[in-house]
Amino acid sequence: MGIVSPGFTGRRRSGTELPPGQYLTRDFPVLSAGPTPHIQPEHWEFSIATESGEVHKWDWPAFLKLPAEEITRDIHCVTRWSKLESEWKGVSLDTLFADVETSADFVMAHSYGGYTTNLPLDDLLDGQAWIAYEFEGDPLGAEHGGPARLLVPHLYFWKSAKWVRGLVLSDAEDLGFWETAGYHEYGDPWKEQRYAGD
Ligand SMILES: Nc1nc2c(c(=O)[nH]1)N[C@H]1C(S)=C(S)[C@@H](COP(=O)(O)O)O[C@H]1N2
Ligand SMILES: [Mo]
Repeated sequence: MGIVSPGFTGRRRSGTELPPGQYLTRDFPVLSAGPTPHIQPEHWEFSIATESGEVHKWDWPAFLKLPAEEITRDIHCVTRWSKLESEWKGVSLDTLFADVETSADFVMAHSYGGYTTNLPLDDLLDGQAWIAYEFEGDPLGAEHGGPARLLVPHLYFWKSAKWVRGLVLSDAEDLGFWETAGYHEYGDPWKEQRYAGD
């Protein structure tokens, strides 16, 4: 893994500026491509599968025992709304990857309900991504991806898979749900990478 992630242009201070073409919203729109799955925490499981087939799994009690972080970040939806300084609690992907041995470059995030989205592994590490389970002090509501969702705030928000159930590592890049439908494979809001070819 490289030291500098593609598109990672440094830590911008949260809450000070909007990426090009975005407008500010104070509410929290719900964007879901299908029905909202209602996953009871006792039935929830999260896994990381490596390119060699090794699987690391956490059930809800094991997940809650991991060290959690409070996260304040701006989020940017490709439909042009941005929300500044949204507050989350979650487990860093660095924590979840601590015992995962991999040399893969790519990740497919899989959600309950079938949604998928692809990301470079480098974009999930080094304090850039979390599995979030609280929003503004409350348990994350089902419409926003509860019990837990991926949170990757430096990329367009479609990369932050709601109802996430696992990450699959791979040496080759595959495309997820929106990426297959013509959205950008990477999705950097500061470079306005909305659609394939942007
Ligand atoms: N599983 C799943 N995750 C998803 C989506 C979805 O349809 N299904 N929509 C994505 C899109 S396009 C956006 S903008 C955000 C919206 O999150 P919100 O509904 O909490 O605002 O979730 C992303 N994650
Ligand atoms: Mo979106």
